[in-house]
Amino acid sequence: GAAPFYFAPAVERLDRDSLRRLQLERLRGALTRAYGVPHYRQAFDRAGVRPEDLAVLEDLARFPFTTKADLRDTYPFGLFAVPREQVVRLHASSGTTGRPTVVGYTEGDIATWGELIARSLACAGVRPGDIFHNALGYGLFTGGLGFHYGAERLGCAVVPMSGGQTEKQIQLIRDFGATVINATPSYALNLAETATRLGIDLAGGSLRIGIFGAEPWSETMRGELDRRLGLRAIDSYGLSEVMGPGVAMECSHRLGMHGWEDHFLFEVIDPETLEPLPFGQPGELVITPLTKEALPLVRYRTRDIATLTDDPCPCGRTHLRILRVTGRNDDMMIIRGVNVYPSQVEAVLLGVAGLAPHYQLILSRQGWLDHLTIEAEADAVAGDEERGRLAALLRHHVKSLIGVTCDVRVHPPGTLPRSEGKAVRVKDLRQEG
Ligand code: ADP
Ligand code: K
Ligand code: ZN
Repeated sequence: GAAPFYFAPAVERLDRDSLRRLQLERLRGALTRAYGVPHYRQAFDRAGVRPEDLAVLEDLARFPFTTKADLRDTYPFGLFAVPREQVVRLHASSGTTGRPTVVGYTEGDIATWGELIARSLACAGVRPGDIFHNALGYGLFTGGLGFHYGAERLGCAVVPMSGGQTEKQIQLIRDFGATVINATPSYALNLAETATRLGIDLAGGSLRIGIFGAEPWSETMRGELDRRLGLRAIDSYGLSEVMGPGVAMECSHRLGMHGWEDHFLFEVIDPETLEPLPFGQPGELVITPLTKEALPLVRYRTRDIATLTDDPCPCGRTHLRILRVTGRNDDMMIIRGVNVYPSQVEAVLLGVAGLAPHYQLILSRQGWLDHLTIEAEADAVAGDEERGRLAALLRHHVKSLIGVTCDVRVHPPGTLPRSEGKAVRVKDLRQEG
């Protein structure tokens, strides 16, 4: 392959001891900034800790967590640590689960964000001069604008497409010769499928890299996107509370997402006991930003389930890797005692030949029990009998691989709703009726 290319070579390859020393120094500053906010002052005082109690990184475990509820309770600006006049940008999370939360940035925060996106894109294999087709939503969502400025910072030509207008997107990708596409994986699939329907061969075209994130996706889905779009699909992670996209990104080896430890401290905790877990064990990802000015967060509970590793990566970057974010705590379904994430169902479904990579999960109540129905779709015109066979096959695989009994309905091609951004995978009918 090409020679390694780093946007910030010194810090991306810093030895881990030096990285930890840098984290400790920056963490002290971050805790001190937080202590200036009444909410944190009270929370620290209740826990009996002060910023100066941090002697080693492990001392962070004595400090209280921050949750989405803390952001909602202080809506809209209650957790800001700078005078309102120093805030140059506001965003709000997409509110996948519940009411949106507001986040603010100083000029310094915006500059850091741009640098980290540029670093992340370079890590993914994007280069100055690439034509960057940005299909993430512009607006309150951090995805569109976050990548926009970072890709410009790296030296790409950015096409600020946003979501929607799928046929127009395909036309512009071809006309402009886009080399990189940035989208949610579900929308990328929608694009691929629409192109096929229009008889346009995107796979044989100019696209080289796909930056896909903002929602969980599987290795099987990765294979689908690689093949159908003719690119290398790269996993990208971030959340608005912590900054937005640019928190972690895979390198071209695709062995998990490098999390930028000079700006974030990553922990994984047991979501029941709240105790920190060692690297290699899955749990809830907890992130403390180290350099944020407008909105400091201390031990933010992401609700995302992931595993961390600091095993060396062939790319030479020393920063830890987040192995696939498999789903959110909030998304976890409990079906007759079995814990199930939508991404598990997706992985099974994508392995069944004859099914299209589109689905919806319907949760309902049957008597006292929660019941799961999978709405799937045939990938070619098929009669009732063939669709019945596919349904029985998927039902059987879900039972044997995940351990859950469910109903499956297989619909004709093109009939399930398509994603224009973050896909809505689970429809919960249990509260209704
Ligand atoms: P909301 O919380 O309203 O969805 P965000 O737009 O900030 O708002 O979304 C961030 C969330 O998106 C993350 O906490 C995570 O659940 C999900 N997410 C982002 N990137 C990925 C990824 N690469 N894999 C899995 N989930 C992701
Ligand atoms: K290509
Ligand atoms: Zn790497």
